[in-house]
Amino acid sequence: MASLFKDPSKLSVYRDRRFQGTQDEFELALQTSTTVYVGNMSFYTTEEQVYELFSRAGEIKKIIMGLDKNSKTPCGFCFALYYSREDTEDAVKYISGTILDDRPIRADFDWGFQDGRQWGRGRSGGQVRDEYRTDYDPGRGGYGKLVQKE
Ligand code: GTA
Repeated sequence: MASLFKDPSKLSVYRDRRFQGTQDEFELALQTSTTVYVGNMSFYTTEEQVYELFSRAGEIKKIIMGLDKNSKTPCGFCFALYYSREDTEDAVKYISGTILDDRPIRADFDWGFQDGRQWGRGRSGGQVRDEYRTDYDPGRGGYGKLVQKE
């Protein structure tokens, strides 16, 4: 099947500030990698649930849950590693936006998992987006961390 994702600069709007390489190398990685980033997950969603949902696109090599670097508990994202590129593209195409634990999850192309990337990078330990949120989100720990500190 021909890829629907021809323009590498449009594969993802996310740019990992910790990627050590040029923009061209980043885009090549996004084009060829078999890693999918899954965001907007509930803190209560389990690895088994992610595995079951993302297996619909193809055989999964591994799921790596994103963890709060202080509490070591799930903090709302994960990486799904596939064996084939076609399955990776199908996951982004068909599973992104589907509902898991009552919330639309987001599947995004990723440049590739490396040890250390499973930890939230926010100052409080979780994801950066949960530092700044001003809404109340019961699936992600309530108010954002900065609001909680006020
Ligand atoms: N492939 O979309 C993604 C993605 N995200 C959001 C995180 N990761 C992603 N990978 C892909 N696509 O390994 C990966 C990271 C890392 C792990 C945890 O997940 O590569 P993180 O979410 O804790 O930190 O990462 P990250 O990605 O370094 O945060 P970033 O890019 O600063 O901000 C993420 C979002 O937070 C922004 O889009 C914005 O919505 C919000 N945000 C950031 N700064 C502010 C601010 N000052 N004010 C308000 N909102 C902010």
